[in-house]
Amino acid sequence: MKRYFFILSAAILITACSENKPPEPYGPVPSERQLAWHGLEYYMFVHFTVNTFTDKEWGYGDEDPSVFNPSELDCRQWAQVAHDAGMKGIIITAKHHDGFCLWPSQYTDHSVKSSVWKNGQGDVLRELRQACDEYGLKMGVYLSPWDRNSAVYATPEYLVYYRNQMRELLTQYGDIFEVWFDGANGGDGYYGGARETRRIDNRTYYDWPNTHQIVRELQPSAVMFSDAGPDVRWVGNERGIGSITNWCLLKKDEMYPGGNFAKILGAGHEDGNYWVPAEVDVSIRRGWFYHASQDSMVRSPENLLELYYTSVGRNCNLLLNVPPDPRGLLHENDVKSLLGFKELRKKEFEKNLALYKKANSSSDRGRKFRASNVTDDNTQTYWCPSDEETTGELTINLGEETEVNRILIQEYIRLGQRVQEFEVEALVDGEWMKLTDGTTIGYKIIRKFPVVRTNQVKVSVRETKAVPLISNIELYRSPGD
Ligand code: FUL
Repeated sequence: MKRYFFILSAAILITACSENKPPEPYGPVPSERQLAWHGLEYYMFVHFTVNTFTDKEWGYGDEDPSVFNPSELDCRQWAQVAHDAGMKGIIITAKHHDGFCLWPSQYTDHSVKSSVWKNGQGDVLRELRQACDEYGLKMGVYLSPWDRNSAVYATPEYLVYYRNQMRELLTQYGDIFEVWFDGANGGDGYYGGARETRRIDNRTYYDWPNTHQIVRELQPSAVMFSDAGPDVRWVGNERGIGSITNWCLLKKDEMYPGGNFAKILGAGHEDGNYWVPAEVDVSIRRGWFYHASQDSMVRSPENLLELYYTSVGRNCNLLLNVPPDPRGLLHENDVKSLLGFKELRKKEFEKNLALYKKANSSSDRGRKFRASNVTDDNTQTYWCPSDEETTGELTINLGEETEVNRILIQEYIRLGQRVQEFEVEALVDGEWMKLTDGTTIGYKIIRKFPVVRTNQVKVSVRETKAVPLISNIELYRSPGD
């Protein structure tokens, strides 16, 4: 008898433990630095250099540093606006293609130290660091690989110069959350007076692995962006449009910055062997740099909200460029739009109607993985069926007839991106009515659909690579249509 009880209790214990065992990771998974990056979602890009004063998009590299003379430069204004707009950080063009440095680099005179601004004593990076700290923002840097000013560009010596500058940026300005490697390599330039066309081989010239190593050593928490990662990839366009099917996965060994991959980058690779999620970079104006002629062409709050849906709503982060003007301030029109967008977003997602609502599922793998995890306001818990199941349904019971027209869904990406096909339905007059459907989910998707009155919304995972893990579902009644 005793023996029987022992076997029985052991069996119960084993079942209980295995029931609550999390599933194994599937495929590539994000690093801690990438997970932190996903959580940022929305941050500011700042394009600022001699171009701001010469009214150009790409400086040739022969600009006289004295043209850089902002009359009222105030990084605190940028940071305050970014903060008030709900952004989490600022990435600045420390050096754009023209080669002018916004910090007093010891490796060139083509910088703020040769400008009249603050008698050559100024340092935009230092001021931005202080402002970001004051407003609790993260800071990132863009250091253009292409340098139209440098006499040694296209020779091996330039790489030493580029890496020295990178070291300055990564050791003198505190924690950097993202390093932005641009892919443009246009050819002609000033190049120390040579005024000629210089071509390099994108695949080999920059010896990227060794530059990446410097970033890893000096700023281990920073992610690196380029067309092809290594940590974050370009989305393939500058129009603010993420791909509806969007895998955070990429076969990055086959790619390199500046290569012709725009068509692939939106969707990523379903069978990619690295985690390299997409970032949408887009400007609030037509240009990346400030031009007074574009003051009336600033994106409206409504347009910015659309961008939000096509970026954050499609499993991408949104890097929105807001270029300071020759005063060194963000222009009033841009500020108005940004704050208007913040207000719209607030109204759009005013009340999560699914929060703490009862949820049921077709099955689950135990107590820790119940359906209620998707409405518990905690993205670290998730619903998960047993390993054999590759499909499943989650039903949220709203308790009473409720109007809804937006849904937000998140996968628990720490263990990999899995969902390949899903559908959302609502119970209307006793019948299940389709609201929306799609392919991938990933970190986050947000979908619109026409208003329905319902008391139950069902999310069905129709196809996945492995057992699905859903960490969060939110429902909204947006005032928009
Ligand atoms: C491009 C650059 O050529 C533009 O000037 C801008 O910096 C944009 C973000 O990336 O490749």
